[in-house]
Amino acid sequence: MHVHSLWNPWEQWFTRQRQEGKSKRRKGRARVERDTGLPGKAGPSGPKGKKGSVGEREPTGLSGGQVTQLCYHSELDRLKTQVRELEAQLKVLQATVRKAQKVLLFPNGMTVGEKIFKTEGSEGNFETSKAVCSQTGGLLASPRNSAENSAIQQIVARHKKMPFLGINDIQTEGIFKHLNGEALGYSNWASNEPNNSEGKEDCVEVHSSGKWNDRSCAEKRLIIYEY
Ligand SMILES: [Ca+2]
Ligand SMILES: [Ca+2]
Repeated sequence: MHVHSLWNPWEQWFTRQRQEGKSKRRKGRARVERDTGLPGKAGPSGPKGKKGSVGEREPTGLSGGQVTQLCYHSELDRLKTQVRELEAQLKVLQATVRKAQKVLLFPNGMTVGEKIFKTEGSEGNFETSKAVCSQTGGLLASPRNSAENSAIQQIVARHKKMPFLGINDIQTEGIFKHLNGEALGYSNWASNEPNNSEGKEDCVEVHSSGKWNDRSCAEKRLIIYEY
Protein backbone atom coordinates (compact mmCIF):
# COMPACT_ATOMS: atom_id res chain seq x y z
CA MET A 1 0.00 0.00 0.00
CA HIS A 2 2.83 2.26 0.97
CA VAL A 3 4.84 1.41 -2.24
CA HIS A 4 1.78 1.97 -4.40
CA SER A 5 1.24 5.41 -2.95
CA LEU A 6 4.98 6.22 -3.36
CA TRP A 7 4.95 5.49 -7.12
CA ASN A 8 1.56 6.94 -7.74
CA PRO A 9 2.84 10.36 -9.05
CA TRP A 10 5.03 8.54 -11.61
CA GLU A 11 2.07 6.48 -12.77
CA GLN A 12 0.06 9.60 -13.17
CA TRP A 13 2.86 11.21 -15.25
CA PHE A 14 3.07 8.15 -17.54
CA THR A 15 -0.70 8.11 -17.99
CA ARG A 16 -0.63 11.75 -18.96
CA GLN A 17 2.15 11.21 -21.45
CA ARG A 18 0.24 8.29 -23.10
CA GLN A 19 -2.91 10.33 -23.35
CA GLU A 20 -1.02 13.26 -24.93
CA GLY A 21 0.62 10.87 -27.40
CA LYS A 22 -2.76 9.39 -28.41
CA SER A 23 -4.18 12.85 -28.82
CA LYS A 24 -1.28 13.90 -31.09
CA ARG A 25 -1.65 10.77 -33.26
CA ARG A 26 -5.43 11.37 -33.57
CA LYS A 27 -4.79 14.95 -34.63
CA GLY A 28 -2.12 13.81 -37.14
CA ARG A 29 -4.56 11.31 -38.73
CA ALA A 30 -7.29 13.92 -38.88
CA ARG A 31 -4.89 16.29 -40.64
CA VAL A 32 -3.94 13.63 -43.18
CA GLU A 33 -7.64 12.79 -43.77
CA ARG A 34 -8.38 16.47 -44.24
CA ASP A 35 -5.53 16.81 -46.80
CA THR A 36 -6.26 13.68 -48.85
CA GLY A 37 -9.94 13.04 -48.30
CA LEU A 38 -11.49 9.57 -48.13
CA PRO A 39 -12.19 7.75 -51.46
CA GLY A 40 -15.71 8.48 -52.70
CA LYS A 41 -18.24 6.01 -54.09
CA ALA A 42 -17.50 4.43 -57.54
CA GLY A 43 -19.01 6.43 -60.43
CA PRO A 44 -21.37 4.95 -63.10
CA SER A 45 -19.87 2.63 -65.80
CA GLY A 46 -18.52 4.37 -68.92
CA PRO A 47 -19.63 3.53 -72.51
CA LYS A 48 -18.49 0.21 -73.99
CA GLY A 49 -15.06 0.45 -75.72
CA LYS A 50 -14.41 -0.55 -79.35
CA LYS A 51 -13.50 -4.12 -80.02
CA GLY A 52 -9.72 -4.59 -80.13
CA SER A 53 -7.90 -6.01 -83.15
CA VAL A 54 -7.15 -9.72 -83.23
CA GLY A 55 -3.73 -10.39 -81.72
CA GLU A 56 -1.14 -12.79 -83.13
CA ARG A 57 -1.53 -16.32 -81.90
CA GLU A 58 1.31 -17.47 -79.67
CA PRO A 59 2.77 -20.84 -80.60
CA THR A 60 1.14 -23.47 -78.51
CA GLY A 61 3.08 -26.10 -76.62
CA LEU A 62 3.24 -29.75 -77.86
CA SER A 63 0.96 -32.31 -76.35
CA GLY A 64 2.26 -35.67 -75.17
CA GLY A 65 0.87 -37.34 -78.33
CA GLN A 66 2.61 -34.82 -80.58
CA VAL A 67 5.93 -35.40 -78.81
CA THR A 68 5.53 -39.17 -79.29
CA GLN A 69 4.73 -38.61 -82.98
CA LEU A 70 7.79 -36.36 -83.34
CA CYS A 71 10.02 -39.08 -81.79
CA TYR A 72 8.42 -41.65 -84.10
CA HIS A 73 9.15 -39.54 -87.22
CA SER A 74 12.71 -38.88 -86.06
CA GLU A 75 13.28 -42.62 -85.56
CA LEU A 76 11.69 -43.33 -88.95
CA ASP A 77 14.06 -40.86 -90.67
CA ARG A 78 17.04 -42.49 -88.94
CA LEU A 79 15.90 -45.95 -90.11
CA LYS A 80 15.32 -44.70 -93.67
CA THR A 81 18.88 -43.36 -93.77
CA GLN A 82 20.17 -46.68 -92.45
CA VAL A 83 18.20 -48.62 -95.08
CA ARG A 84 19.60 -46.39 -97.86
CA GLU A 85 23.14 -46.99 -96.58
CA LEU A 86 22.54 -50.74 -96.39
CA GLU A 87 21.09 -50.77 -99.91
CA ALA A 88 24.20 -49.01 -101.21
CA GLN A 89 26.44 -51.50 -99.38
CA LEU A 90 24.35 -54.38 -100.74
CA LYS A 91 24.76 -53.16 -104.32
CA VAL A 92 28.54 -53.03 -103.90
CA LEU A 93 28.48 -56.53 -102.37
CA GLN A 94 26.31 -57.91 -105.18
CA ALA A 95 28.60 -56.43 -107.84
CA THR A 96 31.61 -57.98 -106.10
CA VAL A 97 29.92 -61.39 -105.86
CA ARG A 98 28.93 -61.26 -109.55
CA LYS A 99 32.52 -60.47 -110.53
CA ALA A 100 33.85 -63.29 -108.35
CA GLN A 101 31.29 -65.72 -109.82
CA LYS A 102 32.25 -64.73 -113.35
CA VAL A 103 35.94 -65.34 -112.67
CA LEU A 104 35.35 -68.62 -110.85
CA LEU A 105 32.87 -69.95 -113.41
CA PHE A 106 34.87 -69.12 -116.51
CA PRO A 107 34.96 -70.98 -118.91
CA ASN A 108 32.59 -73.66 -117.62
CA GLY A 109 29.78 -71.62 -116.22
CA MET A 110 27.56 -68.56 -116.55
CA THR A 111 25.32 -66.63 -114.19
CA VAL A 112 21.97 -65.18 -115.14
CA GLY A 113 20.26 -63.33 -112.32
CA GLU A 114 20.28 -65.74 -109.42
CA LYS A 115 20.70 -68.79 -111.65
CA ILE A 116 24.02 -70.49 -112.41
CA PHE A 117 24.61 -72.76 -115.41
CA LYS A 118 27.70 -74.95 -115.30
CA THR A 119 29.33 -77.94 -116.98
CA GLU A 120 32.26 -80.13 -116.07
CA GLY A 121 32.71 -81.16 -119.68
CA SER A 122 31.31 -84.67 -119.21
CA GLU A 123 28.69 -86.20 -121.53
CA GLY A 124 25.80 -88.56 -121.17
CA ASN A 125 22.41 -89.50 -122.58
CA PHE A 126 19.32 -87.83 -121.21
CA GLU A 127 18.86 -90.21 -118.25
CA THR A 128 22.58 -90.06 -117.32
CA SER A 129 22.63 -86.28 -117.65
CA LYS A 130 19.64 -86.00 -115.31
CA ALA A 131 21.26 -88.32 -112.77
CA VAL A 132 24.65 -86.53 -112.83
CA CYS A 133 23.00 -83.14 -112.32
CA SER A 134 20.97 -84.50 -109.44
CA GLN A 135 24.16 -85.87 -107.80
CA THR A 136 25.69 -82.38 -107.81
CA GLY A 137 22.58 -80.95 -106.15
CA GLY A 138 21.45 -79.25 -109.36
CA LEU A 139 19.09 -79.88 -112.25
CA LEU A 140 19.57 -80.40 -115.97
CA ALA A 141 19.70 -76.91 -117.51
CA SER A 142 16.22 -75.73 -118.39
CA PRO A 143 16.07 -72.12 -119.67
CA ARG A 144 13.01 -70.04 -118.79
CA ASN A 145 13.87 -67.02 -120.94
CA SER A 146 16.19 -65.81 -123.70
CA ALA A 147 18.86 -64.58 -121.23
CA GLU A 148 19.14 -68.05 -119.72
CA ASN A 149 19.16 -69.64 -123.18
CA SER A 150 21.90 -67.23 -124.22
CA ALA A 151 24.01 -68.28 -121.20
CA ILE A 152 23.66 -71.94 -122.23
CA GLN A 153 24.52 -71.01 -125.81
CA GLN A 154 27.79 -69.40 -124.63
CA ILE A 155 28.80 -72.58 -122.78
CA VAL A 156 27.96 -74.58 -125.92
CA ALA A 157 30.16 -72.22 -127.97
CA ARG A 158 33.10 -72.55 -125.56
CA HIS A 159 32.93 -76.36 -125.42
CA LYS A 160 31.80 -76.89 -129.02
CA LYS A 161 29.36 -79.53 -127.82
CA MET A 162 25.57 -79.56 -127.71
CA PRO A 163 23.73 -80.33 -124.47
CA PHE A 164 20.31 -81.75 -123.69
CA LEU A 165 17.92 -79.47 -121.88
CA GLY A 166 15.72 -80.56 -118.99
CA ILE A 167 12.82 -80.35 -121.43
CA ASN A 168 11.10 -83.32 -123.10
CA ASP A 169 7.85 -84.72 -124.48
CA ILE A 170 8.38 -88.26 -123.15
CA GLN A 171 5.07 -88.27 -121.29
CA THR A 172 2.86 -86.89 -124.06
CA GLU A 173 4.11 -86.66 -127.65
CA GLY A 174 4.22 -83.08 -128.85
CA ILE A 175 3.72 -81.59 -125.37
CA PHE A 176 7.13 -80.44 -124.16
CA LYS A 177 7.51 -79.73 -120.46
CA HIS A 178 10.23 -78.93 -117.91
CA LEU A 179 11.39 -81.73 -115.59
CA ASN A 180 9.12 -80.50 -112.81
CA GLY A 181 6.10 -80.76 -115.13
CA GLU A 182 5.98 -77.01 -115.79
CA ALA A 183 4.61 -76.09 -119.23
CA LEU A 184 6.96 -74.28 -121.62
CA GLY A 185 6.64 -70.51 -121.23
CA TYR A 186 9.67 -69.87 -123.41
CA SER A 187 11.02 -71.85 -126.39
CA ASN A 188 13.56 -71.26 -129.14
CA TRP A 189 12.91 -73.95 -131.72
CA ALA A 190 14.89 -74.05 -134.95
CA SER A 191 12.71 -73.84 -138.03
CA ASN A 192 10.65 -77.00 -138.71
CA GLU A 193 11.37 -78.27 -135.20
CA PRO A 194 10.26 -80.11 -133.18
CA ASN A 195 9.62 -82.71 -135.89
CA ASN A 196 9.84 -85.94 -133.82
CA SER A 197 11.90 -87.45 -136.60
CA GLU A 198 11.25 -91.19 -137.03
CA GLY A 199 8.98 -90.94 -134.01
CA LYS A 200 12.02 -91.10 -131.70
CA GLU A 201 12.72 -87.51 -130.70
CA ASP A 202 11.54 -86.64 -127.21
CA CYS A 203 14.56 -84.71 -125.85
CA VAL A 204 15.88 -81.23 -126.75
CA GLU A 205 19.40 -80.32 -127.84
CA VAL A 206 20.76 -76.79 -128.21
CA HIS A 207 22.74 -75.81 -131.30
CA SER A 208 25.61 -73.33 -131.25
CA SER A 209 23.11 -70.77 -132.61
CA GLY A 210 21.06 -71.22 -129.45
CA LYS A 211 18.22 -72.80 -131.46
CA TRP A 212 16.52 -75.97 -130.22
CA ASN A 213 15.97 -79.29 -131.95
CA ASP A 214 14.18 -82.35 -130.66
CA ARG A 215 16.46 -85.38 -130.71
CA SER A 216 16.56 -88.96 -129.48
CA CYS A 217 17.13 -89.10 -125.70
CA ALA A 218 19.61 -91.97 -126.27
CA GLU A 219 22.18 -89.64 -127.85
CA LYS A 220 25.11 -88.47 -125.73
CA ARG A 221 25.29 -84.76 -125.07
CA LEU A 222 27.27 -82.27 -122.97
CA ILE A 223 25.91 -82.18 -119.45
CA ILE A 224 25.05 -78.65 -118.33
CA TYR A 225 23.37 -78.28 -114.99
CA GLU A 226 21.72 -75.32 -113.32
CA TYR A 227 21.53 -74.18 -109.72
CA1 LIG B 1 8.69 -86.26 -129.45
CA1 LIG C 1 14.14 -82.90 -134.53
